[in-house]
Amino acid sequence: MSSLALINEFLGQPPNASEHGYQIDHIIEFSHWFMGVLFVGWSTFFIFVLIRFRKGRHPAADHEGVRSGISTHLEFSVVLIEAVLLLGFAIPLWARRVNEFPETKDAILVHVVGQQFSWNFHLPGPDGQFGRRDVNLVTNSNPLGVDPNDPAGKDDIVTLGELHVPVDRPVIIQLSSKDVIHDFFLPSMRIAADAIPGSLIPLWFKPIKTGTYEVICGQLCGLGHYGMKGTLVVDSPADYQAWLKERAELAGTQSAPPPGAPKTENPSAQQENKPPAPAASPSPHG
Ligand SMILES: [Cu+2]
Repeated sequence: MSSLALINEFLGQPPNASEHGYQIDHIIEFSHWFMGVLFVGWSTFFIFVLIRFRKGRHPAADHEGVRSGISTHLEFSVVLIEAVLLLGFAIPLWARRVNEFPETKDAILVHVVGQQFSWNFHLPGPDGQFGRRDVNLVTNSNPLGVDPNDPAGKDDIVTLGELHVPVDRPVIIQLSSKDVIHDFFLPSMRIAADAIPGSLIPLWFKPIKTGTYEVICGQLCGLGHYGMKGTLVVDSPADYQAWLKERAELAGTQSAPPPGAPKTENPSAQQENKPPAPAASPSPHG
């Protein structure tokens, strides 16, 4: 690890697990070192000025001020470094994130829907087509309102709180929310975006290390915000296929209702045994 990266460890950043993450880390590292140098520099200057221009030495104020050009040069250098950071690194990096999406045929497509206080994940299944979703079809057992009559949705996979993706494949996410503004944040993947009701926000990343990572909500979205967590599991390709198969089987066994049972809901949404927290339940901390 380079000495630059020490500051990220000190700040408690989890290790990076995405392809683009090291670029984000470099900017964070450099910005913090730069801010550290500025902090020490300005503090030293401040203390120097307090002593150098104390009343005992200068009983009468001098309104002419500093005549040397050093401070102008220093300030210009700071502005220049900040402009290079912003225009040369931060904006191009952001532009690549939002403009250069991978081909959808190579990518894993996931719809992520935030709600107070959990994350729903909707995968298109083997046909690659997302089933139609309708807010009028939303029930406790069909949290995303997937239309049971849409053939494209028959093989869809809906999970609550846990998403699996294969390693080394780009993941393209369409993000939205059912209630308030949330923020889908994958710290280890160095990616985050607001989930806004009524909007579909695209984002993408490419995981490069298998493992289990945290999904959190980065917007204060209500009393249960602190508990709005999920899990991202980055699998090897074989493990990912096994997970897909297991999900499909689960959905298959659950979608065969006993004769006479109403067929209006998509039971695949019940897989996690973790119903969304009712909005009215008091928070233990609230
Ligand atoms: Cu939230």
